[in-house]
Amino acid sequence: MRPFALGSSIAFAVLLARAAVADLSFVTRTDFPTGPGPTAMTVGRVNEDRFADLVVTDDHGFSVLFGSGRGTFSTPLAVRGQPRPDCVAVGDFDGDGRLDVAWASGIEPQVRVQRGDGMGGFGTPQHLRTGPHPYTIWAIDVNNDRHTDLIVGHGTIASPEAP
Ligand SMILES: [Ca+2]
Ligand SMILES: [Ca+2]
Repeated sequence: MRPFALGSSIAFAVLLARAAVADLSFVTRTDFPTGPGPTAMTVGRVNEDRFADLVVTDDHGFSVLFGSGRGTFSTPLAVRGQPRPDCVAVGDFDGDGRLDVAWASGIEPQVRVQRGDGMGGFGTPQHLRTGPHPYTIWAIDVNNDRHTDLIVGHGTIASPEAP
């Protein structure tokens, strides 16, 4: 899918920790823009530098904000998709050394996985069936075979009890 530049709205802050050992205070807060209507975010190395990047879901799908390694991030680079995913995770699911993205919207019983190209672009979504109403995704190797797996939390919406 082709990235495009988005308008912005301030939606997340970075708080830099103090260098002192055993100190839980943070010294600096900086706000950064995301795409419109942000819903979830995760951190990973999306492009091929060694700095942490952000993937943020929003009204248009999700966007990538590239980290500078100095506590700052680029303007959002958007990837069009289904509006307002509820959860997102990143991992190298196909083992090519480039980070891929998995996301879901609670209105559909599926996760969509898109291959990353190592530069912030992502391929056509592949659909994986889940239980109803997925609300959280984690990317981790759960069976210790060195392949990243997905954990998807899902639930049902309780119907009102009859009087
Ligand atoms: Ca990959
Ligand atoms: Ca595994």
